[in-house]
Amino acid sequence: MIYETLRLERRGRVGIVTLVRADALNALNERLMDELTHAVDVLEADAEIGCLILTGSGRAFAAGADIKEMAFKTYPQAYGEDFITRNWERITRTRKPVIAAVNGLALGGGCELAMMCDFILAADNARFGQPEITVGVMPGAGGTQRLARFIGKSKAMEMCLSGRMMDAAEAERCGLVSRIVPADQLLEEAIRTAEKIAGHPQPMVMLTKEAVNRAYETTLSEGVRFERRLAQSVFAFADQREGAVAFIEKRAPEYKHR
Ligand code: DAK
Repeated sequence: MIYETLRLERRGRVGIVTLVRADALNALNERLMDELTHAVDVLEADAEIGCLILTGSGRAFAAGADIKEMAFKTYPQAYGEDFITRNWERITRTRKPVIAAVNGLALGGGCELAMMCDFILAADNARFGQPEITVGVMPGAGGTQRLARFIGKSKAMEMCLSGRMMDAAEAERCGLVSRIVPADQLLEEAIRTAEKIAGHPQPMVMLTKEAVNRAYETTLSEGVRFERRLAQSVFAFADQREGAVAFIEKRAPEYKHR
């Protein structure tokens, strides 16, 4: 596939997807979401890649679903083409970790896309919001559900009903983002973080991601039971033995990612 709306790069074991529809503040149109789905497929299938980064360019991570493309959509069209479900949710099924490196605006579908990633590193100029209501629609890519789970009902309700944006400091305070980084260092810091993750044994990274995500889908006791089974399974992997032996021999481990 020839990408028009994003750039796909590899830095060692890190795959970087940069949205480059900057003249439209990276508004998420059908083309972009098809390309993003394809790019994630490519990186997921690449055994040399251990962690993904999704970031924007220019003033935005993404300013939302493309309002111009959605303006005259009908319900039969939306239902028939399975709007959003068809090509927006690939990231939520990624087994490798995905870091959202949010520069500038993450609004509407842009905020929803960032929340589909595993964690958000925010530039100090980042702003988050669900302003759909101000353009006559409502969040439709998971915003009401993920925001409520991540930052709690009161703030989520206020954001979705008023359309107010929050800055990076507020987003960090309420747990929407893991850390704030100076804007000019965002990508380098995201790469450093991704390299660290990708350097850990790949099966352990994937099992850990699966276990944390389970916390959002089940009760505590079932989640702990699930974690226990996964944690017992680590003894099936060569990397478990290598990690322990390297520690005992006081040397750096040489993981095979299996
Ligand atoms: N869509 C299309 N184009 C956009 C856009 C968007 N969301 N956001 C910005 N642009 C375009 C602008 O039209 C402009 O293009 P030109 O006019 O130059 O051709 C260019 O990007 C630069 O934007 P501005 O000139 O407006 O820049 P400003 O700095 O003045 O303002 C802004 C920045 C972010 C405050 C403003 O652009 C803005 O308010 N943008 C819209 C933000 C927004 O409301 N986002 C939410 C979109 S709605 C559903 C599933 C999902 C959704 C809905 C339903 N179903 C399952 C049914 C999701 C909906 C959304 O995300």
